[in-house]
Amino acid sequence: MSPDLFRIQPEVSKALRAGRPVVALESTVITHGLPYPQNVETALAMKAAVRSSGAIPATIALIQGEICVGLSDDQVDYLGKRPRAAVRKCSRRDLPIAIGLKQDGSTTVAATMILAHMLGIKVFATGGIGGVHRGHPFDVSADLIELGRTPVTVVCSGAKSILDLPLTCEVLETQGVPVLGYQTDELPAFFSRTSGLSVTQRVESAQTIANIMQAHQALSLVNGLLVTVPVPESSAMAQEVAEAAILQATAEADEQGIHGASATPWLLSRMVELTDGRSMVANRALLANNGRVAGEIAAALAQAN
Ligand code: PSU
Ligand code: MN
Repeated sequence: MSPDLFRIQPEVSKALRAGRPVVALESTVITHGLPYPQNVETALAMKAAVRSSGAIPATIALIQGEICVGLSDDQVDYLGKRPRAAVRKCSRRDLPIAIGLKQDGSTTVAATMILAHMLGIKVFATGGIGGVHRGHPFDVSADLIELGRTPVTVVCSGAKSILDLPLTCEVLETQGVPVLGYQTDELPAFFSRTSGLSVTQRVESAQTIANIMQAHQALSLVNGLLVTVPVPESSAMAQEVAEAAILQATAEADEQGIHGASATPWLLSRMVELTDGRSMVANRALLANNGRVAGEIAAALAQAN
């Protein structure tokens, strides 16, 4: 690993050296997931939630081509304020381009997993992973493939229900990715707590997840693990309400020919309009909650090692 690629905040590198718990956080949710200033507020709330569980947050993004690990509040604000077009949304394919061109870039789940793994960070919290797009079975997010080949535990609230959840589950199964339901039998559908789809295994505690991670490591399996946490009850949307807005938003996106990397950001903004902001309330609540749960998992794992 070429060390000059990275700029790692001292608190993060110290914690990693000492084997203390660290949680990686992605940055596409800041630059392309939520509008300003809610994006910055939520990113800071996520950092605080990780700390509340006794772990160190490490938000990852590229600033002028440098991989910054452990963004300061000022750096979060800088990225959160930049126009979307000025920050490259980086998945696996985009990382070398953004670095080579010295661009500002935000990292998706796939890119954050790659970088976290290079640094020895085992737990990563986000909102929702990418998946298979509805009506576009060949638009498969690189997140799913990355989960098949990079051993990091990703804590999320399922895949956004703007995606085809049954097909997404099929791809995860093919890729060998266990889907653990944190205190739930059902895969959460991001904005709502239920989807009607089963998880691979329900788990009750962070400790149990840490035990499964240790077994996974002992077997030298190279794939990732997915932990799915339902959005907190008080901020959840009813499945039918979320579904109605999703159907409308995805139909409009098709009419307007929106696809590829811009599909997810466009659909998320349209959802906010169609639900009078309720989708954003759910989005913010689940992000902070996932940071808290990820912190607990990282803490349980650090104790066990
Ligand atoms: N879910 C959200 N907001 C987001 C994303 C997902 O609620 O911003 C981002 C994540 O970074 C995820 C990416 O990794 O979208 C998936 O994009 P694509 O489908 O182009 O792979
Ligand atoms: Mn895609």
